[in-house]
Amino acid sequence: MKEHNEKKKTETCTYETQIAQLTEKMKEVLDHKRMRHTLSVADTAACLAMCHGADPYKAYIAGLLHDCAKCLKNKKKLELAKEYDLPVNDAARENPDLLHAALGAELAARVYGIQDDEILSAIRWHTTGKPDMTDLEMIVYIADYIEIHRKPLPLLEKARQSAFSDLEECMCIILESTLSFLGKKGAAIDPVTNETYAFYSNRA
Ligand code: DGI
Ligand code: FE
Ligand code: FE
Repeated sequence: MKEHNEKKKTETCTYETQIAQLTEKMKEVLDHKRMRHTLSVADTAACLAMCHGADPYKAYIAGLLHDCAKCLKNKKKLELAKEYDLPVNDAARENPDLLHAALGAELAARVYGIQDDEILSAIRWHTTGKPDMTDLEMIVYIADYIEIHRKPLPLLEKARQSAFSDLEECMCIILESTLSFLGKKGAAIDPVTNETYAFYSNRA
């Protein structure tokens, strides 16, 4: 028992050190508003993980890094996507900001030393979602939308209410809101965003 407690203590300490170091690194690459959003996503993701039986430390770290590529200039995003051999589809050519999720996962692994595939995948899919996500992936996707500093978005209250009871229902609500927003704007829709919505609305 004592040994088990010691191991738990070491694991928690390791996470605490890692979180402190990554927080400092994010302050260097994110502007003030993005940092505020980032910390709020990390907190919200950790709470959702506690509620749904996922690992709150992994959720916090994924939240902390999810937008690590967001503040790069679009030109730089395209250059790095090429360097890392990431696919650039029509939607990403029109709006290179869409690349920040895939680039974020690459940077998390290459620059910030994240080796955990569950965390990397949650970062990778935080913008479009994808069909059949893990709980951790849904948690980061949802936390990104519902965190308290988000400016009011359609269906935000509904999404906040369902996030702590039904992750899949919450995915549906957010995707409905995002697709309607993108449709009104006439923005190119990433095919994966449509696939994700089709997947979760068929299960509802
Ligand atoms: O990075 P954040 O702003 O915190 O949030 P995010 O990573 O979810 O990115 C949000 C933006 O991404 C929002 O303006 C909607 C947009 N988005 C999500 N799916 C698609 C999309 N934009 C386009 N053009 N196509 C999509 O399929
Ligand atoms: Fe993002
Ligand atoms: Fe975000």
